[in-house]
Amino acid sequence: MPRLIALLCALLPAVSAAQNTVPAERLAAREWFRDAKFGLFIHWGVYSQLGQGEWVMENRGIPIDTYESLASGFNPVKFNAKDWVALAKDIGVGYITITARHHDGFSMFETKATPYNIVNGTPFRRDPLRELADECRKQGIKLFFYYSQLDWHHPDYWPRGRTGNATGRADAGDWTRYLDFMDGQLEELLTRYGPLGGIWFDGMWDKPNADWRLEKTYSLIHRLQPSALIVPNHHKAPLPGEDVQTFEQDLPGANTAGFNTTSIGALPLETSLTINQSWGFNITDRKFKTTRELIGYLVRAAGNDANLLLNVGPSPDGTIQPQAVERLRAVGEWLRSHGSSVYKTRGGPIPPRPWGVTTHRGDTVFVHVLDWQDRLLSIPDFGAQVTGARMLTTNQPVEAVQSAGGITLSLPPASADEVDRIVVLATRPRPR
Ligand code: FHN
Repeated sequence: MPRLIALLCALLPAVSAAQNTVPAERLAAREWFRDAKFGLFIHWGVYSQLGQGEWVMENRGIPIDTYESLASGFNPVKFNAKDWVALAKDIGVGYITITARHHDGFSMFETKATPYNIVNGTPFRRDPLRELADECRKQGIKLFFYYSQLDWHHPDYWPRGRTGNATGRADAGDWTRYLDFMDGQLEELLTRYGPLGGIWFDGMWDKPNADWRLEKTYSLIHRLQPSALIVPNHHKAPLPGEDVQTFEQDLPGANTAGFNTTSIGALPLETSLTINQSWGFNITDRKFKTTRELIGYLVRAAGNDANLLLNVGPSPDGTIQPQAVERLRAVGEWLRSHGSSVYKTRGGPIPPRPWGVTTHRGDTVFVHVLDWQDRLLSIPDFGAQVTGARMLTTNQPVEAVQSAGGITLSLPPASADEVDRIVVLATRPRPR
């Protein structure tokens, strides 16, 4: 008996090490994610009909029975998955992340778990996620499903959290049944739509101290699709089993939004951003960011070693607003000529600065000058020898004077329409 106990004790560390080991296919998926740099976020649901964003149910205190009538009117006949994915392809994103279910609890996919879904509960009767999954596969884009853990509709979302308290639900429910419901839906999403990029979770912040049974849910996902990434928008430092650290409306480590953590871990990073000021379709929100701002954000995200997940909120008819399309296409156009300084790069070697950021691929360093009016720019020494310097798009040589204190670049003058003056530095390790 003592020998058996000794044997078990000897085996235990190996078992727990195996549980913590990330399999090769998921590590490869994380590297793919890091390389992709740009994703398209889509918030679309029955709420889009009211044109007041995806929080309209909560913000206007709409009770469930009234809100449910939105489903019977939802018929986005102009939705065309081929067009959406072609747009994504044209603008140079590597992935799409779309709301499969938002906080209003309405499933934008066919599910056996509830009739409150787009196929069984609307005159549309089509499954847009299936159509998107098929098109993404054809056009070589990865698909992630956004899945809200918070639910303003389900009777078993109990005890309730910070939100969803004015929906007319009984003050009772079975939390375990709710968790089983979610796992059941996730199983459907992971088994019926082909290989996914991953699941993008949101809403745990509604009940930060609840037992979300994460280990079970995360194991389910990784068992069903070993290379699917788990991207949790819980606004905290990453937990075991998660693959990406995502930040909302903020670059990694910043917290202007007021709910992001400022601690940055070792996982791949992402930052999600609205193209105007709303996630879901908002008819009165005309505060679209300029193309210059969007490109600047994409570049600053890359310089922070993060992907940009840029959001659009399609209209209730299934089309994407022209103001959004125009800006997305302009970003895509810019990427066609400047993308080599963004895609497959990593942030640094110089930490982000007010004037701009740096990215690098191997020994090639890209200096992104975003906000600097002068001809001379001094950057700190980063431990390598600069062997050549040129402008990215023109190949024009750039004088780079290296001294003990750093490197001074003589930049060509900035033209008014140039968002990012990019200097390409060839470097080699400094001889010892
Ligand atoms: O409440 C949601 C919001 O509607 C939207 O989905 C964003 C996207 O990052 N996340 C939540 C807030 O953290």
